Amino acid sequence: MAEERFDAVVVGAGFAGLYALHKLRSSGLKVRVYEAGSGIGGTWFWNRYPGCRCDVESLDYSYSFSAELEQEWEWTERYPSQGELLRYLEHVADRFDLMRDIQLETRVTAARYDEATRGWEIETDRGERVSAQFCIMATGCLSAPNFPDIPGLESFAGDRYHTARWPEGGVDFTGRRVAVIGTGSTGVQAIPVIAEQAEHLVVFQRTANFVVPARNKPLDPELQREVKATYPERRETCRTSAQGVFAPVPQHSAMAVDDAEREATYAAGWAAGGGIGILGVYTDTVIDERSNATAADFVRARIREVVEDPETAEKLIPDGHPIGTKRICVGTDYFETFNRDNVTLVDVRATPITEITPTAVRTTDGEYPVDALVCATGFDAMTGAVRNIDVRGRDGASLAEYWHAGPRAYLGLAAAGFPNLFLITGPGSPSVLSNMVVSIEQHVDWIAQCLADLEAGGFDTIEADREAEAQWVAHVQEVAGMTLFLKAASWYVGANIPGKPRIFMPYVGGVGNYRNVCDDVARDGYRGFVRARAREPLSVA
Ligand code: NA7
Repeated sequence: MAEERFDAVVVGAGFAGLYALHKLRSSGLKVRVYEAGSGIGGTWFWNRYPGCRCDVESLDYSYSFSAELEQEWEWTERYPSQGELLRYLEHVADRFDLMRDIQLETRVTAARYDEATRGWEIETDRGERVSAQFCIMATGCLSAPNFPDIPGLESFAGDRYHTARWPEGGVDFTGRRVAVIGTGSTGVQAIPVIAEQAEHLVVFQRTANFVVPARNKPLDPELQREVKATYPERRETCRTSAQGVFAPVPQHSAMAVDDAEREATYAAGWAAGGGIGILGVYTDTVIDERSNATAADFVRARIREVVEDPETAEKLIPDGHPIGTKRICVGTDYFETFNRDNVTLVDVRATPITEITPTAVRTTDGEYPVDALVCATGFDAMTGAVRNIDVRGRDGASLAEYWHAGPRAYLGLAAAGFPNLFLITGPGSPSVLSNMVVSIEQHVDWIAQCLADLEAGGFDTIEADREAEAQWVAHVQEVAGMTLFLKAASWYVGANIPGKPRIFMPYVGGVGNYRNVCDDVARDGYRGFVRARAREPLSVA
């Protein structure tokens, strides 16, 4: 028997869960949030590794739902650090009195749909059992850490870390020999900082990545004032944009200009810092191979300029995937770090890691003795966190099994056979290809309106229609197929997790277009969803 009944249970207290709580509670619902961490913040609670920073600018990577919040919070840097984001979220929780409905250190282990009550029974690792009419997964796209499957990993006798499970007090690497495995966005941020501290750092690289300089700096107070004065318009631009960020809209193909002009444009982007100045200046950079190659070659030339040892430079040159089809990394002194005497780069494609011993990382080429091992090996992205919960819909069907060939969700919001269950930034929505905060607010607002409309219409369940879901999943694939994204073995397609089905998970059609689709669906009586009243036969809306 359930111990307590809620209108909605929200799983996770990161950016998504916090706003979901605020929004749903403001609509008069009784809400409980469960959070596995000992504090709120989600991504920004767990990822405390050295150098951790968001690669979307702070003025845009922030909530827009409260004008007062927008005005009172002062960002200090162009790109917010993990610590600053955590302070921001803690401020939000205080300001909107959120903590009273959040239970920390509690992991949701199971969620079962109950036909009798037309609601969800939710179980936690503390043995609690509660029920709720609606269950909202605010579990994050990058929250289930991926540990490398390397023989002997467990036998390592030194200190072992995963960047997404970093100790709260930090780690002092002074005088120690450190190995970092992984050179994605996380490794790229952590490596330069660890290199400054460690006696020696060995970087194990499987895929060389395109890295652009962040050019992080203190935020100009005048700029911040200007942005705050025009926030409503700026936010609206983000909401209707392709990626949810404030940036000029590209006007033409990279092929439409001559080499000199293109080079100058990329050089300006490189000097300005961030990914947009390289990936977002032409309309077809991730669509046309020739256009893509111009941006990729520009970055390759910069790597050769920066890295002094030609052999090391060649190892660091990305090859085999178009630029932007794996998440572009935004770094500070990343390539420069490989000019340091205390840093060694090991290309594990050429010389694979065969084993980890109690004292070393062993490759086909030799042994690297280390005192500490850092796994910057990423996440079981987009589906990992939800699949880790035993979610059972109609007739006890398991969501993990329903997704065995790849995730299926209508609009990335709801899965057929799982009534009254919502996924915030789920697979099939723009999610990781966008400014997450913009996408989170859009989903939460849509869900809140949906619940209000259900109530007003006397409905008590809503469920994705299987056919509408199939069409949406096909559409997500079709749009991805029009781009170069499928040419990369990225975590967007699940390629980083052995055995995970290869299917492109985020929606590449753009934040603004996607929002219009969601709004049309709602306006059209929740087209593609089935809504039902208790004791009435189901009717297709
Ligand atoms: P990523 O981007 O998935 O990067 C993980 C890195 O770890 C990447 O270089 C992987 O190589 C490497 N990796 C993973 N498993 C192994 C094994 N077994 N051996 C060697 N190397 C391995 O995760 P991040 O945390 O850096 O970033 C995730 C997102 O967070 C990022 O995109 C931003 O959106 C924020 P691979 O490329 O798979 O060959």
